[in-house]
Amino acid sequence: MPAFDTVVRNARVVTAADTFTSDIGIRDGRIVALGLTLDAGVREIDAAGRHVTPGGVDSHVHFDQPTGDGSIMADDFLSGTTSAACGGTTTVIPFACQQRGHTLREAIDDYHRRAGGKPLIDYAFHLIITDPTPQVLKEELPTLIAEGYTSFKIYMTYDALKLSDREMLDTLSVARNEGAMVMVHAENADCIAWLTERLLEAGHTAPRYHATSRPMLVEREATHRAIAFAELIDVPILIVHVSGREAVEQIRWAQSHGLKVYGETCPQYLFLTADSLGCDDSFEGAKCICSPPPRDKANQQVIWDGLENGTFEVFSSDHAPFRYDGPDGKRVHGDNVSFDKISNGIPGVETRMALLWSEGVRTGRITAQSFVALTSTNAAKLYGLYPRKGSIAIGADADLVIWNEGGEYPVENTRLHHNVDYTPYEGMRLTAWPAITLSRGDIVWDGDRPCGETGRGKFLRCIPPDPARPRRRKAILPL
Ligand code: DUC
Ligand code: ZN
Ligand code: ZN
Repeated sequence: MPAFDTVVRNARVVTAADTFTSDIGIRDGRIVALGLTLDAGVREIDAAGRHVTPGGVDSHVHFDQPTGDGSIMADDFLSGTTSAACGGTTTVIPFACQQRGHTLREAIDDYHRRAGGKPLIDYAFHLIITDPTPQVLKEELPTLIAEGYTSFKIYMTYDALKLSDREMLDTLSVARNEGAMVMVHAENADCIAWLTERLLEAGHTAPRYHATSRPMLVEREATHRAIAFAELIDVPILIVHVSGREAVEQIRWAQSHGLKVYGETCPQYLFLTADSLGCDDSFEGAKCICSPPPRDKANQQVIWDGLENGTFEVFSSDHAPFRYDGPDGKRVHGDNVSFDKISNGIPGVETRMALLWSEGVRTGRITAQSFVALTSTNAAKLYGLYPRKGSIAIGADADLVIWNEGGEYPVENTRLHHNVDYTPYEGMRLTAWPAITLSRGDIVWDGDRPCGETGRGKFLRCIPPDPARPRRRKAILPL
């Protein structure tokens, strides 16, 4: 009887700390042995000459999330997780969004129903808190954190989602006491509303004015305010989807003052610019509308620098899938509507890993170890999934990516598995793509097609993450 269910032979194993050659022995979905001459497995996979990394943990995706404006996300838990798996991601964390006037429990129950029987890979939930009533803050949130929902996002913009400064303070305070990780969407709502009004009055309605309505100052101010609030409460926070220099400077300032402020960035800030939203008034630019908007080449470099120098902990996709054609996505309010009425978000769950391996590691901009930290290990740690997820180590889930490298892998939407009718990265010629993705030892992408049973993905309860622990150094308040 073979000792292992699967052995991956002669892998060039990469972790966040090391690169070494090893066989990987897998039994019952877990890594049970690492060594140079492991016994036979029922299945043998030859990985000689190939890098093998932990499966990606994409800690910022939106699947089948109710939107409130009639638009429908193109990806549900089946197409979204299938697309993820084909791009080397083995764990996703989408968002259960509280509707105002409703409880968090309703959001969680609804989201479990939406996921039910669909995911191909493992998944956890973040919460989005939009209505922090006393009941939510005192009872629901602590209970849900104890049940394994240990992270939540709060918004500083969007009328239907944003919290006031006072509500932010209340919510941060609960996170501190209960040990949850807070993700902050940092953009100043009133500045955006004011600028939008001026632009529309002047007849500047095309998609490209989305970027004009949300300049970096708007992101900088909100990032600064969120950091100040976190300092006041003495709670770690994570600023999501950071787009460029001004927010990066705020985060670095906080980090250099010893605050636990983490940063996330996304592919759109490395590979798109404001020009991707159009240089004329064509509606095509709607495809790249996301918030914050992509900036310019110089800011792309700042983001690369931040990935290299440790400013950023995570590189997530912020996959927010809206179709370009049809009535449910970007055009939910009609054809050629003004920029403020176009659904916000772009797809990217399948391309995230290959973009960063190809353009980051293979070009020498970042190390292979940094790639693993940014795409997998750090997210697992920040959101309470480590060491089960995020590493190649004995006892960890056998979530692995075996890489194809050196050939040419053009990004073409027709080859992707999401349900969106475009990719912002169409035509890019990458030099790497996952050859095989393993989720708990099962092949879910064989280099040609997705495999594995629909619904095999497991829901993951998260533990209170270590990086969410307060510093408890300097009490501004006697909390
Ligand atoms: N924020 C997100 O995190 N995703 C999509 C749109 C947005 O504003
Ligand atoms: Zn956001
Ligand atoms: Zn998002």
